[in-house]
Parts: sequence; C-alpha cells; structure tokens
Amino acid sequence: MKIVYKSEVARGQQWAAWLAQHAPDIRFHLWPDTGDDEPVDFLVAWQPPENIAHHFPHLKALFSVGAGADQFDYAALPADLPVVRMIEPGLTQGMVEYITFAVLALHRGMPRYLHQQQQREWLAHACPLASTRRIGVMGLGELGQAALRQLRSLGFDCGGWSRTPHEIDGVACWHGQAQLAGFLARTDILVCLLPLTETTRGLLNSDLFSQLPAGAALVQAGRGPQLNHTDLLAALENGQLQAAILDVTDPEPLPATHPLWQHPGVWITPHIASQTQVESAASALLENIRRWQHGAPMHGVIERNRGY
Ligand code: NDP
Ligand code: OXD
Repeated sequence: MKIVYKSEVARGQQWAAWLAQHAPDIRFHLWPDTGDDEPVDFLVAWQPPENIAHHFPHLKALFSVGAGADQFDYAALPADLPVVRMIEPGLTQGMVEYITFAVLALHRGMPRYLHQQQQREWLAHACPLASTRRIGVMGLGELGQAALRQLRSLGFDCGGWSRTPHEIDGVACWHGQAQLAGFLARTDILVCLLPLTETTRGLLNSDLFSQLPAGAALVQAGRGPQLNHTDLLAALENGQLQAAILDVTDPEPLPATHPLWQHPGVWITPHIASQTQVESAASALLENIRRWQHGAPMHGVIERNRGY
C-alpha cells in the first residue's frame, strides 16, 4: 500500500512518523517523492498536482487534508475517483472551541466593549442570559452538530438549518429553502458552517440578513465566497447586524485596504477556526484505508452531484 502526501512538508513529516509507527505496512512519501515504480494507491493533498491521472494512474482515492473539499477542480479529476474529506476529532474539537469563543464574544457584546476600551469609555449595557439568546447554526454536519452540543451545554436556545431534515435532541431544526425564513426569524446569532457549493455561494447576503431580527450578529466559519462583503458592511451600517466574527473571507488574505478590517463591529481571524490535528487525522486516514481494504464504505466520501 502506497500513499503520497502533498501539502505542508513539516506536517507531512509528522504524518510519516505517525504512520511508520502505527502502520508499518504502508509506504508514505512526501511529494514530489513517489518512491519506487509501484503505483500510488492514495493521495493526501490540499491540491493535487496538475494532470493527476498522469501522475497517479492507479489511484484508489484522493483525501483532502481538510474538512472542506471545495478547493478541488472536479472537472480535472477522473470522474470515478472517490474524493474524501477529513473527518477527525481534533478538527471537530478545534471548531467547537472557535464557535464557542465567537458566540460567547457576540453574546456578551465584546466587539462593542473592545471598541469602548479603545475610546477609554466606561459604559455598561444590559446582557440577557444564554437561555434567552437564540443561536442558529447553518449546517448540521460533523462540525455544526458538535458546536451545537457545546452551545446547548452552555444553556443557549439552539436551532439549526440543513439541506435535509434532522432531529437533534434540544435543537429546533429547519431544512431546505422553504424553511430558511422561519429559521432566520428566530436567530439572534447566526453561525455559518456550510460547505461551499453552487447553492451556498453568496447565500449570506442582504436578503438573508433582512430576515434576521434587527441587531443580530454573524459568525462566518464556512467558506469566504458564501458571504457578500458589501452586503455585510451595509447591514452593519444600517444596524440590521450589530457585529460579525469572520474566519473566512473572499479573497484570502483579505486585502489590507478592505473596509472590513477597520469596522469596529467586525473581528477577523485568518482562517484558523480549526485545523487538522496530525495524530487524529493520520489515525482517521488509516481507519479509512483499512475500511477500503476490507471493502467497507469510507467515512466522508464527497457526493459530487450534491457538491459536498
Ligand atoms: P458536513 O458535510 O458534515 O456538513 C455539511 C452540512 O451543511 C450538512 O448538514 C448539510 O445538510 C448542510 N448543507 C449543505 N448544503 C446545504 C444547503 N444548500 N442548504 C442547507 N444546508 C446545507 O461538513 P462539516 O460539518 O464537516 O464542515 C462544514 C464546512 O465547514 C466545511 O465544508 C468547510 O467549508 C468549513 N470548515 C471551515 C474551517 C475553518 O477553519 N474555517 C475548518 C473546517 C471546515 P445535510 O445534513 O442535509 O446534508
Ligand atoms: C478545512 C479548513 O476545510 O481548514 O479543514 O478550512
């Protein structure tokens, strides 16, 4: 069994060390090294090399090093090549921590207090308890559901929206375009954990913001192209939104001259909400390869027709 890894070299060396210890039957190479003449079975990458079929004619699957797999140019991949996104507990826990931080910061009005501190202004505002703050998470997948479990444990009034119906203990669930308005109407803090697809591109726009209660807040940790920056600035200016915490933008990095950097209601982090953790990710990869060897379905295979 042979794997080629094509991403950050230092992390790749850690993957290699972990696999050497836990799966000595697997040969693991860091691109552009592909080892001997034996064919490569699996590629682990953020971006594959151009002409993947030429480099790896016998590839069994392409694994994304991240939870998202929207970065791939699917037209350039063999149509029958399984593409697998990363599902691993370290990545999930990182996102839970980020969403908890962001929701608590918005719940407690921290962007406003930071701005006040910069003005040396001592001014208290009323703050309701979590039980009366309605959180709405868009995306009820691996990350959205894990974040909701943590938010529920803090006592927030939790809701979620997905493409297909879900039932989650203690979470009011909505699904599909037809139920989006109902979900938005009861959401004070909106959290986006959606994959980027043709349907979710540009979804966070003026029309959507206008369906939230006035003075709502946004956490965007999905993908940059889901958010219309101009519409966000307009909603912040007219008070429809009070604040936003953005981990992803379009483009990335956000240009230094972009007005979002200066807006007192906006906090920006450079796409660090969550990162693949080497040990738990290598373990998840190994589990999937063992499943493939035993003819079992792998976890996280992208359904190309739905886009995630
Ligand atoms: P999953 O595939 O497990 O979950 C995706 C969820 O989105 C599902 O609940 C799905 O609905 C829902 N969804 C997809 N399309 C639509 C739609 N058109 N309308 C409504 N709901 C929709 O993904 P993960 O939870 O693992 O990851 C989510 C995303 O988080 C990633 O794709 C990536 O973009 C982002 N991410 C960001 C990181 C960061 O550092 N900022 C790190 C990791 C991930 P259904 O359940 O019905 O299928
Ligand atoms: C991911 C990411 O998809 O870091 O894992 O955004």
